[in-house]
Amino acid sequence: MIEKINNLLKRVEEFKPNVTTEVEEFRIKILGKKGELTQLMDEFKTIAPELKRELGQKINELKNFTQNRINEMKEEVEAAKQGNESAIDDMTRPGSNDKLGSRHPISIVKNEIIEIFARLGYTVADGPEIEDDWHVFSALNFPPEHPARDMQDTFFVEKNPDILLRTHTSSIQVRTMETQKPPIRVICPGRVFRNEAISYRAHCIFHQIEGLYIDENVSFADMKQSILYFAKECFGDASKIRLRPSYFPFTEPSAEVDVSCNLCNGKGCNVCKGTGWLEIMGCGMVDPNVLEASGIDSKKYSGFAFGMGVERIAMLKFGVKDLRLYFENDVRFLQQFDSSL
Ligand code: 2NM
Repeated sequence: MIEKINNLLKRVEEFKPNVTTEVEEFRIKILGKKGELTQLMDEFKTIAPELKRELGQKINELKNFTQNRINEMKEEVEAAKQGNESAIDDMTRPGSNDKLGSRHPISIVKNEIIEIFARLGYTVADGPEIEDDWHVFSALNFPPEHPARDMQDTFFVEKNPDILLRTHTSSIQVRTMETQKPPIRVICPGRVFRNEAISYRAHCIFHQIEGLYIDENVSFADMKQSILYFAKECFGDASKIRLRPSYFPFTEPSAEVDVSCNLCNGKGCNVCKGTGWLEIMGCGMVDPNVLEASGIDSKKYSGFAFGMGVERIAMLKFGVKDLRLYFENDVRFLQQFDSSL
């Protein structure tokens, strides 16, 4: 008897109907008045009492399973029929209400920055993430012993000191200067890699946007005005900027740019740490050595460059306090950002 039960169970499990009538026929064959399972239940009444407990349980399970399976089969056959016919049947049926995803905040801010500089005539340039020493360091006036070349700061590929992950997107700008003639106006967004301990304010992978403008008679005043335009577009029309002297190997003179804190209007709050100012980027006049290294005549041309971290700008714009949130991809975080950009 146990064998009969198991056989029947197997057949119910393996039965694959194509149309509703097949399911109904199957139901009658198994569960109908003269059905196989009905007969098994009759037979059950005649077996020895000591076997009843175990077999009774098995038969009950089989009966429940068969009934559930038959209901499921009916639904499956119906669903398959609908799926095949509905598209042809009813062209006016509303589409399914799929929810759209939202854009990542880093992409939103990156696109916004690109748009602002596009209005000033900049075009976007791209380049490789795996670079060589020349395009990341040497062409940018880094001396051979500069600490940025250290293993501590830079990821090298397969212990080859000439092949590395770019630590800034200036390498794209070197490639642009090598292949294009001035006037050059490019904006270079991309991922960069630095061998840094991860914390709320640092990550070993982050996003940079750098800009480069080269032509005859490009001045420091041109740079200041372009950056002021950017600050107003990005942080609001009331924004002011200030430049503090700084140092980069690739620019001379160099400066850090602060924007007035738009939370306290410069009065000082916890975001700007009481100073009224927020650091947003670095900039400077491209060092003549850098122009010459890429084959641009530094007597005829001058230019300015600037660079900013997209995570930092996005933190300031959205009030995000921990940079790691950008890399965790928790939907509860990501859903909070508008995806229109
Ligand atoms: C910065 C700050 C200042 C920069 C310079 C160049 C190049 F290739 F033209 F030399 N690209 N980017 C630059 C200048 C980047 O980032 C903080």
